[in-house]
Amino acid sequence: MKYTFPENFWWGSSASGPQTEGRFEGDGKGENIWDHWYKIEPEKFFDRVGPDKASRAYERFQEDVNLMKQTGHNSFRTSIQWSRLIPDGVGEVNQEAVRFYNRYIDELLANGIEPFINLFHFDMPLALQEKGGWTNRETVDAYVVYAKTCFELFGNRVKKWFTHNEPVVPVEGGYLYQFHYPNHVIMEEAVMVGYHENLASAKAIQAYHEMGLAGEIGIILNLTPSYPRDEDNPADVKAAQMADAFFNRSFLDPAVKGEFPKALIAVVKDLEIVPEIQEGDLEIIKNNTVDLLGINYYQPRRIKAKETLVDPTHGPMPDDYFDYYDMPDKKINPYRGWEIYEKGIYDILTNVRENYGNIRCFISENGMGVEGEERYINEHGQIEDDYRIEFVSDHLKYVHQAIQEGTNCLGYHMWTCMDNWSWTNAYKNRYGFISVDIKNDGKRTIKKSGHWFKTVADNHGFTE
Ligand code: BGP
Repeated sequence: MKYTFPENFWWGSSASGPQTEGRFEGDGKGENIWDHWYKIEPEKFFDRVGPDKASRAYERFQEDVNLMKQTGHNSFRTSIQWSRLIPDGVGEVNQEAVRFYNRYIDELLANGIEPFINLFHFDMPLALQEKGGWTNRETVDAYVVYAKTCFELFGNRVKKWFTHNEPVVPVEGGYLYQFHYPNHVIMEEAVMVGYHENLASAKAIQAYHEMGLAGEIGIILNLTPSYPRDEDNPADVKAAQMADAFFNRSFLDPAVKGEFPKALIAVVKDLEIVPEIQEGDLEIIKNNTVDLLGINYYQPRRIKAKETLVDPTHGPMPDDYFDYYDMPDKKINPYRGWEIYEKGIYDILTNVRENYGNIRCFISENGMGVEGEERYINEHGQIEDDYRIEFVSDHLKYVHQAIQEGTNCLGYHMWTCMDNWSWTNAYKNRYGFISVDIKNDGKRTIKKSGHWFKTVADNHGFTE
């Protein structure tokens, strides 16, 4: 069967500033929460590898863009690091950063690769975190100034902007489940963070549209479909709906419909943790929804009705309302521990078509992190990652089906272009189309999947 995608489909990959760039002498970059956390607790990071060098994209972006071309990219997403552009979060702009991002953007354009630029990828400037980060309303104002600065500097060439990548992750990681600095477990703060991120997004969208630039602005969300253990059991279904409200609709509804889901409003009222809403906020959120939706998909969420006791050692948590269901016989990526469920991508796209006005969207991340890929190196020094080709093509088949059925899905970006620094997992699991040998000065080699992806992009699809 031939899977043909539209002529102008966006083929490419995604990455982020903090995971790729690194820090170099004289670059003027300020500290963000990752630089800081690594400094105080390096043992929390796999093999004690921090974000200080990452994949050295700051030095090697020209070579990287060339490799993107060789792997069929017509588009590529990365993020501007707030702490690079405005080292203290507010105030002076770092001219070295302006120079770097200008050169990077121009290099992409010169090679026929459209830059998709995201403004926030988990990387709060430390100076702002010290004043509460997203729990502090002042961060919203600082973010809007930062966003406008980016639009002014780069908006004549960048036509696709994103306000956040996976804004629910700083909520979960930083304020509920302790996998991002500052590692608090306080639901009231989590709600403030989510509220301020939503408000900041709407305000940046408003600012962008007011500037009248010829481009569009969206948000990138990790939409993790919640499946009940038993569809015929109302308690399981209710529990899955709660998980959906907490982790998907908390950002999807305000971003696309301009309003928060009723189930979530009921929870925060009930727990008496309604964030401070100032006059005009809700109108801004209502009137400034996204032009475009990026969808990251890795795994589903399997849910059952609450069976375990609520943990009394801390305050309220989202999972007071549901339990995770360990489904037998599921397919697993053992390195990351995430279930692989290809049809999930189709279910998300169908949901967006049926319940979110069939908004223009694209797959902005999907991929597979594998540990120890060097064992698949062949005699030509190339990693034969057939499992990645299978993973991507199996997901693309479902994307194809959704498009056939009318979903407005405009592209597919794999996570990621070249192996990069995966937060506390550092370089444990490799995701790229291109390998990066961190022990050998970051040497790049295209994997088998990278060559395969070029043929897919060139042929607008594949046959199987
Ligand atoms: C997404 C993030 C990426 C990336 C990816 C892989 O959630 O947007 O930044 O890291 O997941 O996950 P991980 O790095 O945790 O293995």
